[in-house]
Amino acid sequence: MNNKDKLKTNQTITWCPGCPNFLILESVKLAISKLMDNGVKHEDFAMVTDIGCHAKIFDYINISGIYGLHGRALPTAFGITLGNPNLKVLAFMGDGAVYSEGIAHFIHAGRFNSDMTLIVHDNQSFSLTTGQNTPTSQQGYKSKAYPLGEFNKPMNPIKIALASNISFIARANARDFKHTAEIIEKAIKHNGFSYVEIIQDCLIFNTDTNNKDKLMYKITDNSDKKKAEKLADEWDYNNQKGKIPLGVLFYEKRMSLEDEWPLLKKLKQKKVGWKGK
Ligand SMILES: Cc1ncc(C[n+]2csc(CCOP(=O)(O)OP(=O)(O)O)c2C)c(N)n1
Ligand code: SF4
Repeated sequence: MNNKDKLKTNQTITWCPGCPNFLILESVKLAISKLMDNGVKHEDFAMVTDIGCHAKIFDYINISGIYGLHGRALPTAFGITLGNPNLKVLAFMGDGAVYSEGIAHFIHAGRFNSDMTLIVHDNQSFSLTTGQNTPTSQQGYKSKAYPLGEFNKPMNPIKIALASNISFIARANARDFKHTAEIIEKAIKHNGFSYVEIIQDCLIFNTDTNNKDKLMYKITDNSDKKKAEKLADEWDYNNQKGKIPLGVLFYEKRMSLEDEWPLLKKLKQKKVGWKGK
């Protein structure tokens, strides 16, 4: 059996037919299997999901982990990382989960720089609960929660990530699953907190925001913060205007929490968890 097949489960996939979450699933499996091909053990991966359409990915990837609480996937992932700093921990969140309920955890994850990866399925709506507005919904978006249309300007999460000192910030297009897989692989390899924002159309809710591929272009990996700030400004999440850079928008090499905290450093050097296993 090849490594990609080892990541399969026998669960029936219940996303809407054609949902780009299928492609994100493929990208994640491709990235992990590639790392496994290069020597990372299957049991060295762990995953945490939030609650939402995106979170069903928990059932479709054969990795140990925790199906978490809404908005709280990051502290759960952080707990796993502290318990065993040798694991490669992935957290999956929707834009509603991370930029609304979980925004404080996002900001502090940047400060802590613990070695784990956040993957955001950003469809600019709380889709599982029928399309309420999230912080990245565009102005004018009407839902049952905002019958008069969204009047607030959307949050630009890339700018928040930069201001929060997140040490790896990337953006991907769910539809370009090979490019997304490459970015996820780089994010997992990064030493410190890595964040991948995936633009993912929802086929049922907030469909006006879909099909932005014409605005998207790819960049080479960037480590210049000033340039990253300019790249972040190119699209304000307010729908079909501007340019949308994809790729590693910013990365920096700095000590992770696990490098700085002597106890965790020791566990990492010995390749063991707290129980010595
Ligand atoms: C604390 C809390 N608030 C609200 C809910 C209800 N809830 C469950 S899933 C969900 C929407 C998830 O939206 P998002 O995170 O954007 O993910 P998507 O479904 O779009 O993938 C909400 C509001 C909940 N379960 N817990
Ligand atoms: S409601 Fe939207 S995000 Fe959820 S499965 Fe259907 S298409 Fe995908």
